[in-house]
Amino acid sequence: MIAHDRAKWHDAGKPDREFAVTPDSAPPFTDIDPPVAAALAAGRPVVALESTIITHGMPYPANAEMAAEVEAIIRAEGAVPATIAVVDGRLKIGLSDAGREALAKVQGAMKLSRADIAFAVTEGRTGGTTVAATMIAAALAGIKVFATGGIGGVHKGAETSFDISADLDELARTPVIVVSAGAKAILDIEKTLEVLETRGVPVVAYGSDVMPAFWSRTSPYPAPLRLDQPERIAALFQTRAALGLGGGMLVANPVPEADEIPPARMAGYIDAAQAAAVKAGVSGKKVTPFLLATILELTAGESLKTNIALVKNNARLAARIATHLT
Ligand code: PSU
Ligand code: MN
Repeated sequence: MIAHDRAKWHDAGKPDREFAVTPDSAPPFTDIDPPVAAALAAGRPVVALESTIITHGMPYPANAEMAAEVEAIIRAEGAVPATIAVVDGRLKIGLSDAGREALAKVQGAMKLSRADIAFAVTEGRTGGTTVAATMIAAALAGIKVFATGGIGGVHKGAETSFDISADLDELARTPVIVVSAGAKAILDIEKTLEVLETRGVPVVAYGSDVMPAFWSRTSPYPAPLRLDQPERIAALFQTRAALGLGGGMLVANPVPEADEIPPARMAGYIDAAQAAAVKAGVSGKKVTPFLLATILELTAGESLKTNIALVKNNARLAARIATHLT
């Protein structure tokens, strides 16, 4: 049943309800939250949200407050938020307030990407979904727009560590618009852009000629593409679908000026966090959470404030793009 639906996912130009799973056709381990199911059935805008940022990206209670505020912003824009996670083996497409709060407090949650989302379902585990896994679940449900903070990418030193996030491959294959503040500045932004170009992923900076760098509004790297209006981003997605191109798109939305940490100041913190990760021998899935937590300490919480501000900013833009897709 899923294999048969899969062929249809690539046809992102059709209205959601023609190919999306519904509460009746979804795999049996899926729970589509009723407001999300109603919005999808009626063709109203829905924005997916990831949950690794809740389980691994921020400490409690900042994570819970951020998650609630981001959902409220999406609702205020007239769209329906769908936070995605795996809870006790159930794939949740949309969480209740209580479910979201419980996830924010869970100890030892898994970090779920394409490689492990099915394991968590089969083994009845609980985990936050990364950008890659959230895109998979969003596409399964017929949700075309997804807001996050920053995507995973090519890590500094990848030429020896081979550490390249599965987020990049997912962007190449799954038809969802991912609204981010760029690649996290802990990554090698230049190599990340090279991989995205090779894999045919449009990278669109919103209202900027240069790539933003997560905590900072600018980086030394020119933006591959620039668009200034949410409706143009929606139109680009539809044209890609009409061309049968498949795959997703990355929108890079600079953090608001009032909340940014200038690149020169960030660079010192990033280098220190990077050195600490190498010294501690951190590898694999632990690298990103380790770097984020170390930078949070080094900036005495300032990086967290910026992280929350940029996620909210991305949620607003994602809701506006979703509105133009319906
Ligand atoms: N953005 C944040 N905090 C995070 C992440 C993104 O502000 O914790 C998560 C996202 O879920 C992203 C993941 O998909 O980090 C990338 O992890 P990795 O580099 O291991 O692929
Ligand atoms: Mn990695």
